[in-house]
Amino acid sequence: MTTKISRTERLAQLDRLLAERILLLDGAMGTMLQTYRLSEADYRGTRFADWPSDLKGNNDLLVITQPDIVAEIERQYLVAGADILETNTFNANAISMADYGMESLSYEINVAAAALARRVSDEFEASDPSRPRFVAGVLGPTNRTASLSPKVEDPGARNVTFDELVDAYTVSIKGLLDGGADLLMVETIFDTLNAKAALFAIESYFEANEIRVPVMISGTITDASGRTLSGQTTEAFWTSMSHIKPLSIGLNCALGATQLRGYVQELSRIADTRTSAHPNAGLPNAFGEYDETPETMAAHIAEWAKSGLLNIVGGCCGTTPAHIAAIAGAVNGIAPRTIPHITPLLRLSGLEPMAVGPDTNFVNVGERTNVTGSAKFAKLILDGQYNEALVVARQQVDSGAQIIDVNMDEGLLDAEKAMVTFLNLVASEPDISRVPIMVDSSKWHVIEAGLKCLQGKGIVNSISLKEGETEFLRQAKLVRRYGAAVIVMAFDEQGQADSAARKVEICTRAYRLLVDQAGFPPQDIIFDPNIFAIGTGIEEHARYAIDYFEATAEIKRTLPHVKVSGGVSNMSFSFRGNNPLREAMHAVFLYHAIRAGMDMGIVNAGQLIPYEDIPADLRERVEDVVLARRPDATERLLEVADTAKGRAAKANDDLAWRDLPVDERLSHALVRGIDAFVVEDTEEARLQAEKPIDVIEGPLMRGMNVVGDLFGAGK
Ligand code: THG
Repeated sequence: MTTKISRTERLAQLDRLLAERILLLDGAMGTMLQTYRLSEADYRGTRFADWPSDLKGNNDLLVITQPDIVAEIERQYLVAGADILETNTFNANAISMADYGMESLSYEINVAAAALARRVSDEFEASDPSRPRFVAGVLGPTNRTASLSPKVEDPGARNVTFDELVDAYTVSIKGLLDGGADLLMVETIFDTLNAKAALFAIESYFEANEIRVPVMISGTITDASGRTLSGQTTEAFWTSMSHIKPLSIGLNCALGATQLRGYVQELSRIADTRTSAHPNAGLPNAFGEYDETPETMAAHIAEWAKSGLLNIVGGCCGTTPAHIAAIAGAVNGIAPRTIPHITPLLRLSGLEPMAVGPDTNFVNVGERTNVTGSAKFAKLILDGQYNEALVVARQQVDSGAQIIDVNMDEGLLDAEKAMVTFLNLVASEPDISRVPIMVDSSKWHVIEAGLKCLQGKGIVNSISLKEGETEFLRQAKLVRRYGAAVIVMAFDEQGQADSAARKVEICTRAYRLLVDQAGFPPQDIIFDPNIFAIGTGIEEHARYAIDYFEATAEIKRTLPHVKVSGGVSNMSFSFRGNNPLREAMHAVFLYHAIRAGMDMGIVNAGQLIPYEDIPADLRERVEDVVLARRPDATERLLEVADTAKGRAAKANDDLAWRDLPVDERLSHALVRGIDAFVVEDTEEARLQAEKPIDVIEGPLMRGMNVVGDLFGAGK
């Protein structure tokens, strides 16, 4: 006579067990089922004897039609030493089930699969109550990809949306939890956007049903490029998944242990949660069979365990109870990986990761992909010339934008549709989508539509206290659920803050609400204390830049981990049409703002000039305006505005630097972003060097160091 352990009691043991030892997952279900050589009739059972489509191969259905076979395999895995059984639900979602016309059976299959695995686990717990066995409710990737196009000729096309995935996953999650799963596992992720939809569904389900269970996440790397199918590196993938604070992050399937090791090691180094791995038994051979024996596979895993890479381990395709038994033996007694301390930084991702911390140089956010900020971009979008609009995005990245800001707020546009169309196209251009995206709109529904297109961790631009605390916190919670960071404008119920005191007051209030009340990670908050136009001739505007600098310094001093950003080109609006003068103003503004602690800015990435390059007399007059040093500052700047324009034009044609030695020419070109002579100069340097690598290690690195020094000094 035994009493059953409840989920709560069982989960209470999980942390203790994970601290003590490496936990074992089970092995493959699919390849085990193949050995039973089930017929079409076996798959159908009596209940589906008359089902209109073929059912052979619908393995998930077997929890209903052949539950004894599934239970028999699961028992073998528990005998082999598995602590965690995965439910047989890899395809049990409405999207994959559509292949069999069985969308409506998704809930039932998930309930049955979880209940079955739980029943088998209960048998084992009953015979050894000291050893809990956990059921992980599996959420597979589905057979569609939300961030890749199914049509080569139409890269913006998608055959599944974020919302459709959320709906399908929500049904599966409900089924798994109703059936008794102890935890959830989002696995074999090849498209991070699909997984983000699963995490969104999980978090929403948890909140709506006042339940919370641990979530395991496991991605898959499909080839030697070391990237997911949707193109992310391991670190970018982790960055996109970390917001749910999973029980574990890991990798499974696709590759065998040998090929997977480097990526497991990478996750182990960067993830401040447990790691898991369940590799295939090697790569499939010419017959689609897996060659890795229990002994060879266990030997690899033992080495990983000894190297401290693992907290949870098991097997994927081709593994059998014998593999799991061998792995259990191999890791027995080896201490689990200790979770590393990871410095809390603003971590973002596109296809590649990027971090912004106290030691990072100023981050340029490209401003040109904004219909309100660029007449050219607006015209392209209004005319539906999306391919040309992509060129604008690419140019921003090529000229140094580390993030791109995308804004479609234009009265004549369906902003939501334009945002989705453009972001889906961006997603198919790896040279653009390697950087994180900043979704810029004053309309929340446009922001949400944009977030549903991002597999990376992007930035919401922006939220504020304009409509009060409730709406602010509601949006902040959703930002988090979509896995994004956020820009918070210094704007409240009273309006936009212009004085330093008001900017600090609003940002402080927002910080306390987000961090203390909503549990928002402070490193994911970026404050924008409002950059307004100066040199407008209106006296009240004279101190706007100073107020921004002062507020920035105070925010950085008093609100730990946050970043400060702003729209730099705003400050020179009253000099529209005079780009050379505007560039000088931006350079001076940035020089002071970066010293005050500004971390990132929305800028015209191709057109930043170094502070040092501004002629001294012009610089003084610009600085008089920026720092409000004299009452006649604006007039004095206007006096030279035209010459500034002329002189800058001349400076661009001035080729005196071409007479410098090749080393200095390369660094001059690097610092100023001039690419006109780069091929001939690099070739000249190569001819002078002993080995081609010397060109990189010599003049190019020296040039980059100059760029780094200027950046570091805020110039
Ligand atoms: N804070 C935050 N987001 C923002 C802003 C901000 N997003 C929009 C804007 N401000 C930042 N982006 C721009 C983009 C372009 C210009 C200014 C700010 C700009 N454009 C030229 C002009 O209007 O004169 C365009 C000329 C043209 O090419 O058509 O100045 O402050 N969070």
